Amino acid sequence: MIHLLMLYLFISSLGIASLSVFTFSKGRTRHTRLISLMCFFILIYVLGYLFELNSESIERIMFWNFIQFFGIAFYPPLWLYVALSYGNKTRYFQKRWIAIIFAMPLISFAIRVTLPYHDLLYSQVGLRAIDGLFIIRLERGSYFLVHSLYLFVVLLWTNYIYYKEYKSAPAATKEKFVVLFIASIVPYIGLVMIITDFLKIGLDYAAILLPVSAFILGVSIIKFDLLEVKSLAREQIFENSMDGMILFNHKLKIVDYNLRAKELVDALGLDISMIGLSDLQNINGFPQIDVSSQLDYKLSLKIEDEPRHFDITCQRVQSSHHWSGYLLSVHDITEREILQQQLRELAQKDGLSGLNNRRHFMQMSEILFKQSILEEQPCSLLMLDLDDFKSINDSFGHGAGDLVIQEVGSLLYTCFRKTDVVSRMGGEEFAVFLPHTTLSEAMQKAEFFRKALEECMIKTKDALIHVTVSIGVATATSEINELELLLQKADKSLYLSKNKGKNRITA
Ligand code: GH3
Ligand code: MG
Ligand code: MG
Repeated sequence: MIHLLMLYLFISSLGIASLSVFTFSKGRTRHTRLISLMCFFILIYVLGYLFELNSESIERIMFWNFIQFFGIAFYPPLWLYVALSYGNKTRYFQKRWIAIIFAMPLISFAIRVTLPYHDLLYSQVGLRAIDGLFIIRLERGSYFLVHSLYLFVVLLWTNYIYYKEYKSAPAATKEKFVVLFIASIVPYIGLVMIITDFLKIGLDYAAILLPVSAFILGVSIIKFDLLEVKSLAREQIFENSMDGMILFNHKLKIVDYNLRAKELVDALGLDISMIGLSDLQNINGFPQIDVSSQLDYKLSLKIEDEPRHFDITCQRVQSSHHWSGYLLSVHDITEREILQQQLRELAQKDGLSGLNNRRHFMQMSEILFKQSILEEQPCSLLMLDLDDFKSINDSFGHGAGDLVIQEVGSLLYTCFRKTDVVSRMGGEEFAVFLPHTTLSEAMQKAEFFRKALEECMIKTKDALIHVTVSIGVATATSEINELELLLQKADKSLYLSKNKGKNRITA
């Protein structure tokens, strides 16, 4: 009987080794590598047991028992990790738990290494002869129970994962989870047989039954294409996409998401595993998404005080298995948006003063002017020209002249309201459109600015420059009912200011 068992273990080892190599060669994904590694540890376990059975001295037996322990300690957490990594569920679990799961085998291993110094694992080691072979007879110590309990918990967790996958899987793919569930049930039988010492001859039933699990796993890998290179590739693309992707079921509850989506939702202070589409829509500024139409939406919000812009699309996803849901993709367009904003500003702003350029001033004023006429509200316009600017250039240089233009620009910007349109029309000429402003109010504002500039000394690298401004003021009337006419009128007034001796205001 023992010879038959050894033959079985030998053939099983060959099978498990092939499975390990096959899965390793099959792909680079974490899932395939994990299956391969798990098979490798099962192989060590089974092969170690084969050599243990074949040994003729207690030293040899204990040596192979030690080798076997690599497999015993590490295959269960790997099995669990394989189950978790299928469908990338690992991230749903806190790293702490995964660390604990993998810490236990290290403890077990340390206990096995220090075997001669304690009897935690085996309280007594002896031999017994069966069929002319030596079988090790181990009286189990207290840690053996702890290890068995750990194994039990890990396997139960694995079972639970496959059960959950089975529940949520579409009908056509349910079968594979049944098979995987059965494969992960088999080691229990071994465990129970060891604890109850079935047949009373001290065989390691787990080592005997694990090849059965591996066999089931091997068959399902081939039958169900468990390594699913194609869908795993898709999954990787989903997972590693720079776009946040969230999959909702028909009840608009989240069923899956990728890392980027988690980062985004985390940044909003929400827990992605707990929310539905309605929770997202409660976020300030989040568009109301109509899942029945495939529209594009825009979302702008602040993440860590930085403004971010997103393009959101919602697609209906329908599988052939009566499962339907929605895929929400969130594409970060912040950089594009900033670039566009910069382009807009370049097209609208004057490079030197940072004020509106002539073109943009005309567009804005046109709109405001028409609005004022419609609403029968007053509006006025100032034309400004710096006095004797040529001589400033001549005395201080063109660079200093530029600086003066900049400084006058910022003074204008601070002296007028946000609702006024301030612009540099060209050279050292400026204009201000004042909505909701009567002629006398406009005169007051112009005077305020004229005085502010008069009292100000502009500091350049090597000089203090004093500059004044002449201003022409015009207001809309029943005759001046077009922006062009308003501009002409203000220009005329400016000309009068110059003629009357500069540094003054004329209406
Ligand atoms: P007035 O009081 O009659 O306005 O005398 P003015 O010297 O200011 O005469 P005018 O407005 O005709 O001349 C404007 C001068 O401004 C001409 C040009 O050399 C100078 N200028 C125009 N654009 C710029 C600029 O971008 N930078 C500098 N530094 N100078 C400029
Ligand atoms: Mg001029
Ligand atoms: Mg001038």
